[in-house]
Amino acid sequence: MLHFHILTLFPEMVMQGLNTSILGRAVKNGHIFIEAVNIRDYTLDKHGKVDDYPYGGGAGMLMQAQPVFDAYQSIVDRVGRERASRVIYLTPQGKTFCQEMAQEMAGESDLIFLCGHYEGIDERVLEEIVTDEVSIGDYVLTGGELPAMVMADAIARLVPGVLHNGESSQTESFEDGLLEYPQYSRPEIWHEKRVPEILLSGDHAKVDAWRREQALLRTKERRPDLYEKYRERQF
Ligand code: 6GU
Repeated sequence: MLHFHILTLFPEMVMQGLNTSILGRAVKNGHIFIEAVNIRDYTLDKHGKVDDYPYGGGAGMLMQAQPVFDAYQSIVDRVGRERASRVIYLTPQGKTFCQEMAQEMAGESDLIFLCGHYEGIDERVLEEIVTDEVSIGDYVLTGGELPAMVMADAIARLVPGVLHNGESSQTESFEDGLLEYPQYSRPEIWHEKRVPEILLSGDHAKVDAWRREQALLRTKERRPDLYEKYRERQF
């Protein structure tokens, strides 16, 4: 069972998104545990404030160290320091998330995601608690919640039991470093477009070979970077 602990100012947003569909089922079946810890619950400010101006000036506000640290500490107090050892800060400054990172993180017992907001978080608390800084791509979002949800989804589907038969995690894009081949369902003809003849042949070896070829063609065309890596790994 993999435990996700998400430190955030928007716990409802995270819990809504992650208790739906396949991940919701995985929670009910006990394959994963997901909790959102509201950072605002831990501020010592009597008005519930969690942000302040940056020293040296500049645009926007920063999340203060105290509420972030105390929210993290509340997780340590409940699960122990050993289990609370992996703290992932979602930031555009981080290393870009990829399938290999998802694979590695899926083997942990606990993952703590720290979602920033405003212009960021006081560096001193990051130095004390964060073990990994991760981005989900080269564009800017308003906060770390969507990235945390993206990561939780990608990681959770790799936990044994989360996907059922017919939801295999193995045959999909990136698992072998290639994009997926095109797929077709009924009817055989739609808008005058025929399903490729070979898929109706019943010859499984030929179908497999065709799909492999399509995957290679697509990858070469759409993702030459992935195609080169794949070619290199074949030697
Ligand atoms: Cl992790 N955070 C924010 N705010 N924007 C992002 C991101 C993370 N990854 C890509 N853009």
